[in-house]
Amino acid sequence: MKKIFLLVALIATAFTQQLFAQDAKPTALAPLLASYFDIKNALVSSNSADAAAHAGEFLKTINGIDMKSLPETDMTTFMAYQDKLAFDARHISESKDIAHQREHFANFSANFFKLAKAIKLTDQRVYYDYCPMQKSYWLSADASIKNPYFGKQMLTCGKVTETLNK
Ligand SMILES: [Cu+2]
Repeated sequence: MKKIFLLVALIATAFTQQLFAQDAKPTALAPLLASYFDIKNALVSSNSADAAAHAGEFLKTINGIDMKSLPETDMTTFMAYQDKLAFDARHISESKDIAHQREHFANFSANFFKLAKAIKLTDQRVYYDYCPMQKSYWLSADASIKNPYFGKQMLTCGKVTETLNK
């Protein structure tokens, strides 16, 4: 009886490791998340020039994704958001007006979260934060609130509404 238990435990462990091994393979879309965080952090610092530059990088990355490298289900999801994300990224990249950038960032973030929910972009936690003053969301790699819509005017305004990879 003990031997069977051991065997079951062994198989379960091997199976779990297999699952994690599959999860560990990063998607070709992973650089988009890093780029998103760069834009977000620039807005937290109220640095419109940095936000524009990073949005330009995001745009380059999203337009350069090799579709064929994605599994079919990911490809379908990605295609549903590619144009929407590119639209807001382009507006952020072409603007020097932080208020205008933040306007686009709200829509950009809502779409980006839908993508991040449907396709695993990272093994790390991703927090989906909400700003009640702006009635808008953003993604963060950090549990602490740093508001990209107001920067230091209202840095800690907001709350975590959802956590990915908990
Ligand atoms: Cu615009």
